[in-house]
Amino acid sequence: MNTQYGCGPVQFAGASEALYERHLLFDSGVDLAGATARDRFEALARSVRDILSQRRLLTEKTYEQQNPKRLYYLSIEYLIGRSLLNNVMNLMLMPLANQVIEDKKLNLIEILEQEPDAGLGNGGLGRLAACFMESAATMQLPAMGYGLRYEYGIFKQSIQKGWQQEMPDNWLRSPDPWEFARPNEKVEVNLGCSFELSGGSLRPVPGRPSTLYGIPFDRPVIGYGGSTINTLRLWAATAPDYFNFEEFSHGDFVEAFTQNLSAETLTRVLYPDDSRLMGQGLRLIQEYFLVACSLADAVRRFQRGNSDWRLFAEKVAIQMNDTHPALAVPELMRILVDQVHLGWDEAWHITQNTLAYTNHTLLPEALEKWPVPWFEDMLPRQLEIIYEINRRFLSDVRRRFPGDEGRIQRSSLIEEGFGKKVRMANVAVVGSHSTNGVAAIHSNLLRETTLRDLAEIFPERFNNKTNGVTPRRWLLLCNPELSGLITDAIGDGWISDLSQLSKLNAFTSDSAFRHDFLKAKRDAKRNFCDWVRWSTGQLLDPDAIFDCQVKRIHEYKRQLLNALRIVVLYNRLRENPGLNMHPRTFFFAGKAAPAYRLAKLIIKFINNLAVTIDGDPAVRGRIKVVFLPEYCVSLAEHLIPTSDVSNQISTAGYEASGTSNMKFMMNGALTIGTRDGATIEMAAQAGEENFFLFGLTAEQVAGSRAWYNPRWHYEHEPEAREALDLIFSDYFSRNEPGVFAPLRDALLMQGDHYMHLADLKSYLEADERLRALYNQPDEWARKAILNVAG
Ligand code: 26Q
Repeated sequence: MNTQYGCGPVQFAGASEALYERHLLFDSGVDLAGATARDRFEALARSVRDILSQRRLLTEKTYEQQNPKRLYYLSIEYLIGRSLLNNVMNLMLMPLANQVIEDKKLNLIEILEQEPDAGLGNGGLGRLAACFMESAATMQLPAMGYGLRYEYGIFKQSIQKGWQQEMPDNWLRSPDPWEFARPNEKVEVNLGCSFELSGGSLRPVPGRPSTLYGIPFDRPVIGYGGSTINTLRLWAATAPDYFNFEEFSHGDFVEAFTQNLSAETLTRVLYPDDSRLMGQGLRLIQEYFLVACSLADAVRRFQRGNSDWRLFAEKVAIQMNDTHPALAVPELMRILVDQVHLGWDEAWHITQNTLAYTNHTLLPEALEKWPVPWFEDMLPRQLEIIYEINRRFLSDVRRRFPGDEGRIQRSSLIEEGFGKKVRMANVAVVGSHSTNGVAAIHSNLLRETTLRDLAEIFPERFNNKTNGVTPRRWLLLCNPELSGLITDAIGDGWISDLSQLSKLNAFTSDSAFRHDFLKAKRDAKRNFCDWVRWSTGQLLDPDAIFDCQVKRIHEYKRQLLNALRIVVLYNRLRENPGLNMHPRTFFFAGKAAPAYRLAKLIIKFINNLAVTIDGDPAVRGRIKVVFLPEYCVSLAEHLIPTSDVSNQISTAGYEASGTSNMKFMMNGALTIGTRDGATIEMAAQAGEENFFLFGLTAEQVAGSRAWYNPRWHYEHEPEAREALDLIFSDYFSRNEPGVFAPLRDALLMQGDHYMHLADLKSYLEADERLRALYNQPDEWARKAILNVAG
């Protein structure tokens, strides 16, 4: 479809300064001299908001007039980060903003730092949702995101004595200039139970049906160029009446308040787990609340422009970001059957054709399953519908695969046996027309292993959509040095058409370009070191190799393998002080789920490693380890442009895609990594000779499971043994003897499930090749440019 929706580029001149001063005066009640940094941020943000408001309405009017097919993205997470600079850039207001900054002598960095990160997500899945929203607006697609307006996002991380501490992220403490509350468009949600607060958490009370309201809060999503401004609609839960006058008059004033409180608890906080570790009733209700509010809203929008329900799937596409919103299957059926009064078959046809599902994991244990009794209490009608879907589905399967009882059991929407459960992935596959993985290897393994039975039943539904990232935030905005250089070389077409970066291939033989390329990296490192000194007081060396691994802390992502590599390098330096080794700083950042004990111990180990190395004069100035606390979108924007080396070292077959791998690559880092996730396709695109791939392949990992023995590596690889012996001699934990014993247990006693020791040697060999290359700056630059171009 070529039709594009939206209006022309922003034509805005003058008045911006007046806007800024008016907002200072009328919103914050201060003048230029009396304004705090926060006042200045709010006034600037509100000025930008004024400019975009009209254009947002225009976009919406265009959609209403042209009545195109609408795309709705359903995601329980959006890891948005900050918006001010992104919005200014995408509206192309940078020249104007610079003028205000100059005239009013404002400090841009200081103003930008006033905005809290909107951290409404855990990691990759939530950031992907935010990137998709921005890209859809840039592509001028009629897309809308639906999510939850958590009052508290992902916890704030601090490090105390090396250990992760969690603190609440009260990001809405000051009013957020980007959100518009729309109480008039509230939605009613009915549940089969009520809730009461007990011991600080919300407990369902079965047998007492209740009603909640979802209040929409809209955030503008600005496409690059400002022609299209879409909406991210986040739902906040409230009780039906702010003041229940009936109860009030009966003297139950306090009771009425308590009910309010418990309803609002539903969207109070994001679950900080990025796996299914914590299955709690409140989470299931959060998922249903998202689905119920969003579908009611999407259906209402459909009805505004259409009257023929048979056209629903031609006008509405709903993408489910993982199974978290998979209740959309029974909920859409409920709406079509119970409210619209369609027959089952017609409703089922519409539901399947409207919905599509993206899977983000291969681990069977990470697939969502919810106890049937919870459905009985909270969502009885949805359960009835799931049972009917399952009855019809299984009778089809029986017809197609007679006598194959195993297949029937495995593909059923219900896991039978003690503690019956609803399998949400099966609900999502059966109730939709498309199931995609997020990288080629992941989609293949999904078909061949995790969802094999369903893929054999519905082969035409399974497909791949390799992840991507928005080049606006992850290159243009975060790396002005490099993006300026690229635009000077090939023009600015790459900003909205990334394939144009391939024009950089021609510049690898241009020695002036290579020189400028290295200088851009060096400038980014310098700026980063200044920022770190300014914000933490820590001193860093911009001439060291910046070697980074930043992501959630997980055993399968193998931060521990990286740490083992560093211990080996440290041992080499201690044993051979004359070793020729370019100074290197190893950066780590990432949060561990609060209940994931081993992940928290890995953080502790990295911090102890950092302290010990810092305290050893023998290696001072040669290697350094830095654990940057509070990893978030903003920290990623600061760190990624500075990076020389990107570590993507998951056990092959475990990382569905990865997305930081792409951000590093387009910012000119070289990747040292395993053949996993999207890294495989990235290396194919840039040429494997420009990557530092190592380690077992996914097939080798699966094939060696039965006989893999980590102790063999301990006994036969002296460097691995020395590193492990050093750790378990409490060299890095002199005042906390035995603290790292669980790491030894995992690596040597419990079979090293993620095969760290199997890959350590080839990791070190790849590292050797990489360090040799760094000593040839011209060759390094050539490969790095090829990476950006690819
Ligand atoms: C589920 C139930 C209850 C509580 C929490 C959850 C939950 C929450 C978040 C389960 C999973 C997640 C997040 C998963 C995630 O971020 N996966 C990553 O998705 C990226 C985008 O596709 C991929 O690039 C990564 O490889 C994948 O790990």
